[in-house]
Amino acid sequence: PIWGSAQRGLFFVFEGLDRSGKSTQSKKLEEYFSKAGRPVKWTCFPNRKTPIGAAIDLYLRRQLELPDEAVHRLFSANRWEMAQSIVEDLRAGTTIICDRYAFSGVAYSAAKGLDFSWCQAPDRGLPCPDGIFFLHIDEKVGAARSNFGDERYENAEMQARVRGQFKDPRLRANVNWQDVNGARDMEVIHAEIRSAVEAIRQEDQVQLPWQQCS
Ligand code: FDM
Ligand code: MG
Repeated sequence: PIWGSAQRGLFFVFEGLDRSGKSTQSKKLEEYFSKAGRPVKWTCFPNRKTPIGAAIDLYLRRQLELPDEAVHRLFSANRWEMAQSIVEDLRAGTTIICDRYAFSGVAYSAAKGLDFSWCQAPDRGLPCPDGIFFLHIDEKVGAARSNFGDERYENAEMQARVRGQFKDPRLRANVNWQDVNGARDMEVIHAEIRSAVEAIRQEDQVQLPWQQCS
């Protein structure tokens, strides 16, 4: 096939509200791949280590004020500055597991009142994930887990608005969106995600190059 003898890596994204278990589950999936001897890299957005990420970090820690539109574009630019290296890793056969991506970008900014499709526009053309695992937690579970810090967005009102935006079908359109009940035991959730990952691995589409997000 297009990839010669080597299969390309897969691109998996974890999405959800704060405290939904994204970090736990994404790291468990990374461990699953590395224990099996499959090349894998874990990453997250925002990537606070780049120059654009440093500005985002200041914004989230309330040390920098920016208009909502400007910070939305910075979050997107933070993905674009990593896009090339993601594609190179996928081509080299490395699976990428990512904690948040463009879906958080849209949900959080739309929750602040920005137009939904305006929010989607700057991410068009980014590498499209092979699977997006959306960890659902209802309000009660969220409240029980919440031990919010003082970063921007870490408050109940914002979380409720983001929860509403994540329900918008425009986020799920044209992507492999997998809803996961995040209120269960972490090993049960991990087992479900693992079998979804193996099913995606069997699909023919994985023989194709990475797709661009539309
Ligand atoms: N966030 C994250 C956004 O507002 N837009 C984005 O594009 C991304 C990737 O940043 F409140 C928000 C979501 C969260 C905050 O993320 C920091 P972490 O995962 O809590 O570090
Ligand atoms: Mg957070």
